[in-house]
Amino acid sequence: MNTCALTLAQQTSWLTKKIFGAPGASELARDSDSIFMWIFYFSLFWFILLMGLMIYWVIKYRRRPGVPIQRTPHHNTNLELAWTILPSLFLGYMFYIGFQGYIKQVIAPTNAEMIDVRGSKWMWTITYANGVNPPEMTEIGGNPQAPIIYIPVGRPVQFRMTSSDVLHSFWIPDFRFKQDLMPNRYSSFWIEAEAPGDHYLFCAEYCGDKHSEMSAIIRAIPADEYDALLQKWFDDSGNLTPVEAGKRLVESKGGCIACHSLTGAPGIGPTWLNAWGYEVPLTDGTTIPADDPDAWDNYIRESIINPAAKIRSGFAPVMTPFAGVFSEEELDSIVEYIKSLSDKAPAGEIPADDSPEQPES
Ligand code: HEC
Ligand SMILES: [Cu+2]
Repeated sequence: MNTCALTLAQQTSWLTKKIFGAPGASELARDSDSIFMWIFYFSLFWFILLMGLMIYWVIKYRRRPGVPIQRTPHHNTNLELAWTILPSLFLGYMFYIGFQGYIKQVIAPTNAEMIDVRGSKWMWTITYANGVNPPEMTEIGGNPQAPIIYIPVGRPVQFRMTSSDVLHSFWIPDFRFKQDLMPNRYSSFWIEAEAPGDHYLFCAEYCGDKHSEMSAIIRAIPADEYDALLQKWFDDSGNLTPVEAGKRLVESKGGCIACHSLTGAPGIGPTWLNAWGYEVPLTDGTTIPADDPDAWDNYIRESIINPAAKIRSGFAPVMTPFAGVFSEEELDSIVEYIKSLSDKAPAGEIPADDSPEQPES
């Protein structure tokens, strides 16, 4: 069901293709293109007509030597009413069709698949209805940690979104829709993919240094494959060791490795390779002592919940607080994972299987 009359011809026109590149990936997206093109052609028509008349009259009635200046009428109520009311009617119609399309994309069908989205500097954290986070990542632009967000074909998907810090905006150009994410409240919209395929997702609200790398892939796959995939991730997540669980959390739910490298490479935050157990100088002049496991475990925990409490020298206080994001169990796993990346980790010193036999008591 299309909102305006001229749609089909417009959607296939040369100009439409030039403006939009790829055709809209859903019915609502194509409706949106139609409305855009309708307004575009309408404006183009009046622009050419008015500018044409203006140029014609400017030349025709230009000042010539010997021709006296004529008196012109300076008021015509009927004409003025007409050129106020008629365009207003058209503007009213444009508002009406645009607003109607907006409402359609914002109010999801009640049977929609719910996907939670949290925006933070500078990543998207996705949580499916069964609690799992998509573990697959890909490289987009300079960002090797862009998540792949799977959605089912032929089923409405509602994104319920909020932000941990500043405003972000969830923009999927192929679906012709973007919606802001705000701290402390939900915003939402829905899409329905018609065919399997990949679509880019970008952040469309400037949110700091790595804003342009806040991207992801929306990957539509057949609904039965989607259900199986979610089930598989759910089953997998039950059998992870704390270190494996921690690895998954910092990669997917936390997105921490956007700023913390695991290889010793410099980043926005400190690398985690051989971090645990080493001395850390803080900006307040104190240090986290070397070889003190409690101090280090607490430092990690506190740094996740309230990063501003202790700032490492040489780094800017830009980390987003993750208070309330992770359960206690998840925090434990992250600590274990960061620990496992250090050559000071106790596990490296006492191999689990070869430990000396305990004397009988
Ligand atoms: C926006 C970039 C950014 C993200 C994302 C980020 N951090 Fe940080 N993190 C930093 C910076 C910068 C510091 C150093 C300044 C400070 O101490 O706050 C830091 C410090 C830390 C520290 C202190 C210990 C150290 O030297 O590494 C820990 C632990 C930590 N982050 C854990 C995490 C975890 C876990 C996540 C994901 C849940 C995360 N960070 C996400 C930027 C980030
Ligand atoms: Cu953003």
